[in-house]
Amino acid sequence: MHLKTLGVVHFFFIFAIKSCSSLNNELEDICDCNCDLEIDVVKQFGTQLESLQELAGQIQAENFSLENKRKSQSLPINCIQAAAGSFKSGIYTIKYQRFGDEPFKVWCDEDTEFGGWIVIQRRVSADVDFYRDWQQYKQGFGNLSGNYWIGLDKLHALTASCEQELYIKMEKFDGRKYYAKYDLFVIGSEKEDYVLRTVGAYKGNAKDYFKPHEGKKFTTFDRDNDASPDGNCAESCRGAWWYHNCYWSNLNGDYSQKDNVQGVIWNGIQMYESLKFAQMMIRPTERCMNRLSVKNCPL
Ligand SMILES: [Ca+2]
Repeated sequence: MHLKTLGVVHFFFIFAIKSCSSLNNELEDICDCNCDLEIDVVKQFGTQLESLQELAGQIQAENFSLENKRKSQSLPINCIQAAAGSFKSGIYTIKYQRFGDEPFKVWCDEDTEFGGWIVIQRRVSADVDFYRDWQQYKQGFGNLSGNYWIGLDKLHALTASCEQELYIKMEKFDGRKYYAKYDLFVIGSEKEDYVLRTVGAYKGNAKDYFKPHEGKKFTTFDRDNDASPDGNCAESCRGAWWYHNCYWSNLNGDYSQKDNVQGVIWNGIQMYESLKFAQMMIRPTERCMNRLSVKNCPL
């Protein structure tokens, strides 16, 4: 019911109650009237009024929920959409149906190869410790604008529903820059131990040192899924990665470790030389964007 109508009804009831009440007092003195009946009527009015007020509350709550749902549905689902109007790198809110109804913030990189990249991992300093357990790698940690890990659940949701490409930017302490780009990056579910299903074809100047990890499950110091029979690669390499026995690259290694096996390493650049900067990003492929444009693909 419309709120204005409710207001009128409310006014009428209050008026009726007051009128009857005062009439009741007057009549009590002079006659044995049928006020019991009138009081019953007023009580019924009161009960009905309470029901109407309750109904109005429910309608208001439903309207609020619908408005929130409408706002949420209009949110972008990737950085191509999110930064389409600004073309500026920064923090944006997106929503991914596969990751539930709750919108979440991401860093969109608009400075690399036409932009539209969601940053999934970044190393810039030793401020954030990346030697963490399974649960923290599952949920994500760090700061969106600094050292950051997006979380394996989000990574699975983002990569398993629509084709994504992967871009890895890296820089040595001497300032030389490198990149490795892969055209199809898919991470499995937690039931599959977030297996690196595929990375697709490589392009870049850092040498292909991620493809050998294809088919490997994720390993943390408290969850040994690697192929090393003698121990846990996450422990011996101070990181968390799709280890084999143990790695060709180790971008979640220990930033404070310089020039040893436990550092932030991409062996295609320099064997066991820790990097100054690393950033992993994903973006929908052209094929994914085509699919999104021809049908309302639920993501
Ligand atoms: Ca092992």
